[in-house]
Amino acid sequence: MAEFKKEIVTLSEFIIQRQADFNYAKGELSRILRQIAFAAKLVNREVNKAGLVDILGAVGSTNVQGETVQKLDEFANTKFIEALISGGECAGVASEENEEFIPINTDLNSNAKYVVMIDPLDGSSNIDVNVSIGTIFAVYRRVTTSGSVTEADFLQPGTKQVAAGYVIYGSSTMLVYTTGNGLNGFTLDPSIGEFCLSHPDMKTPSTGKVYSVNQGNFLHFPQGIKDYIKWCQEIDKSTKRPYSLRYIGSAVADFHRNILTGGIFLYPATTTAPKGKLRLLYECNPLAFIIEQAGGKATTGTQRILEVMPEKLHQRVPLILGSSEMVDLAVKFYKEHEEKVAQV
Ligand code: AHM
Ligand code: MG
Repeated sequence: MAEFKKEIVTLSEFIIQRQADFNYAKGELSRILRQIAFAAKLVNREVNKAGLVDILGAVGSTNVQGETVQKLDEFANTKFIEALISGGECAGVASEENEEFIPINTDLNSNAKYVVMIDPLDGSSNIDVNVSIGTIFAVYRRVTTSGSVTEADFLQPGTKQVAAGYVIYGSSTMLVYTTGNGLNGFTLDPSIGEFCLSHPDMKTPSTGKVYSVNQGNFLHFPQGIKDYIKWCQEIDKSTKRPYSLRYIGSAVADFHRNILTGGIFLYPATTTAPKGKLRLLYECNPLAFIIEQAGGKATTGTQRILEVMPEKLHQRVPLILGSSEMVDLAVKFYKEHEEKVAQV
């Protein structure tokens, strides 16, 4: 008889296979991941037809960051929150789109042990121009033991993440996630509507030839970061410089490319934004957990991102992340200058 071997592994199958990897393997975390994947498919559908239907354009309201909210952001925010509520395993959600965290107090969720932090649609300035955008999420075990969640459940350092991932809505749509046992990527096959394992056990090269930074802000950067960028631009055959500058302005897209090819992403503090731009809870922590799982590093310049103790939900931090050798060198440049200044 001919041998029958199924070659495609869907995300749902993979999650079930890997359930034993989870410390709290009662299927709760698996259900959260499946709910997120389901909402991602809904968002993907809307993103794909964004140019066709009247779902684009500013709604007119502004979000908590003072930015104009676009319709697709609201759609994504609603779909992810609805999916997490209906899954029954999530006790609360904090979203970049909402000023306050949202406690989930339904009968279904009364024993829920997890909270989720989400940036439902990151890179929103790219929606209108058909450039890749993404979703970023992080899952934590709640620290309070009963009743409604409190802010303490959300203000946990990134080291406490039990899962994190992102979805990139690009030339293909991918979901990449980790539960702390390596990093795996799944590509959406639109013909069957399933995320299929396409990038098992992802690892990022220890160095690369790409640096990603908003160079328009150069004059506002700390001197050590300027020095590192200048170094990236120098001609040196042995280190394959000058490096290429690649900057999409969608963190997920820049991050995803750099994971695959090797590279460094920087969103440093600037004179106009002394804490940087990116949010610790919704962007930096999940991306830091993911890059570490791929063998890379993430730092503020002075501290490992995952060890920053959050003080507020929408806190921003400077971010340097990517291939380990590149991050180490950028930090060296940064610290050298800071130390010089401190000695003066
Ligand atoms: P958003 O959460 O409002 O979409 O902003 C985050 C985005 C990131 O995806 C990206 O890396 C960064 O903002 C780009 O900012 P800038 O345009 O200042 O370079
Ligand atoms: Mg964002």
